[in-house]
Amino acid sequence: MTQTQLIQQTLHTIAYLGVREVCVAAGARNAPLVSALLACSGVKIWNFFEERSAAFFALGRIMADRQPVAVVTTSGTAAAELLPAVIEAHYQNLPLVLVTADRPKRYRGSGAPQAIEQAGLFGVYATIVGDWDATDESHEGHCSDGPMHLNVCLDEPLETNVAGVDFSAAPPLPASEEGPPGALQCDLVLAAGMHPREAADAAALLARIGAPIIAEATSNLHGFRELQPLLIPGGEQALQSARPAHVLRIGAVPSWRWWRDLEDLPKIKVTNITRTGFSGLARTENVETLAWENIRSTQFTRIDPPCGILRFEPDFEKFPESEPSWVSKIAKAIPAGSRVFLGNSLPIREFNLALQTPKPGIELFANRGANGIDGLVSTFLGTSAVHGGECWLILGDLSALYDLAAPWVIAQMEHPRLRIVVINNGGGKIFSRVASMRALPEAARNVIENRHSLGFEPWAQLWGMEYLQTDDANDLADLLPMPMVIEIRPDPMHTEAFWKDWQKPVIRPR
Ligand SMILES: Cc1ncc(C[n+]2csc(CCOP(=O)(O)OP(=O)(O)O)c2C)c(N)n1
Repeated sequence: MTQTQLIQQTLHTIAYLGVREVCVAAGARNAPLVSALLACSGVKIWNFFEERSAAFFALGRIMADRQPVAVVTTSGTAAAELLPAVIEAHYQNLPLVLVTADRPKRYRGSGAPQAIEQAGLFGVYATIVGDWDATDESHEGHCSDGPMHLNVCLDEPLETNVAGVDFSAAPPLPASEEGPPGALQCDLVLAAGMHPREAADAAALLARIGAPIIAEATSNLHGFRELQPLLIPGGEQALQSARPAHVLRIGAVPSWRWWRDLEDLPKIKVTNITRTGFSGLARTENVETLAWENIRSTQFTRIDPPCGILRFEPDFEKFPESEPSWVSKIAKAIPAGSRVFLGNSLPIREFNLALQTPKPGIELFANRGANGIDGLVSTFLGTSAVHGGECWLILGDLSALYDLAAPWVIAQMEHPRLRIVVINNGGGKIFSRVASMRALPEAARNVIENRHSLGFEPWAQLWGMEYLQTDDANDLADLLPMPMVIEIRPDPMHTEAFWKDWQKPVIRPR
């Protein structure tokens, strides 16, 4: 096979995997692939100078549209930069397609320039679609769920005059089928991480069951009117009051501490309905995990008597400059029809408290596969790239510092209606919420929290974004220019006082 044929085979393969968008980060080795891609029709190309952002952006595109997206890298450590996003895609079970250009197979193990061991580089986190050299006899590809890796070995002279292919000529992927009919009972529902389309399916089921629901913001269930009587506010605190016999968890693995505690409560039966296939618990006793397709075929009924759960409502007015109160003010400022991406540390937990009655059409996303604080800005930009409404990211300062190169791609977005809210509490303050860490000496806490006094205005400037630092929530009412970085510095004393107060909540039985 010639180099030209190998490149065309690669393009046909990713087209048949359902790819219609490709994120490229170019180098010399993958230049033939990149130039061939640019000659293709029916495919959107996004370009990046660094691969980690490219991969997280691709992940965000998949999260938004649920279609496979490819990342094309050159050889060497460029390919290795994809790993964090691949791991996240693995645990979210999303079709991130990795196309890594490589030197020919004869270079393996030689230590020759930019020849690393790329075959199988992603280990258990990606299925190998192919590891192709022009001298191989067969170039068959294998499709699977989750991330897929296609390693393509290109020889010199590098062929840069390859005709493109028409991606739209490849047939669409078949839809998944319904699961087998079944019947189950539950007395408490935990909901997290669902695509808005999945949330609509889930809402219909949960309304029929009629059991109380503790839902994270990312479940996207809060907007359904029929669920309002069932949705219990108060998250973690409410869960502490519940005595369920059978929990139905729907969507992603919840971020609540209580879910972790379920490990040691084997008498509580857990049924998971998730598209990831992961139970999210190490215990296997009394735990079952059903495929998402069962959502329509399984008959659920509510166990009576109910599990005795109590409602808890935070008082945001009492400590208005606290971090949770600020997150609540931001939640109120987000207009109807917006897409919101939540950072993995305190923001996702605080937003869970803040989200009582969201405005219509708000869609929420987060990277809760591996809970990393890396790549969050890039993933957000991926979820926002082709959305008509406003797109808001709420994240911690260290998370923002982790992904400073992400805004590179904004210049390629047609209408970037972006608000990036950095909750700057001067370090990783989630650790000050962990009792064992609070007991450590100051010097240790300094290192663990990575305390700092950095600000984000120069970051906004670097990427040509507007910047606002405010301590007045009224400033959030009439925000105009976009994209904009909004830096909030909550008052640590108020935050401390808020959480103390939250330990003694007002209990309002239903
Ligand atoms: C890639 C990665 N590295 C380290 C961690 C561990 N970690 C969890 S939260 C956190 C601190 C986050 O700080 P920040 O983004 O400022 O948010 P805050 O805790 O203040 O809400 C760290 C380092 C992680 N989750 N992901």
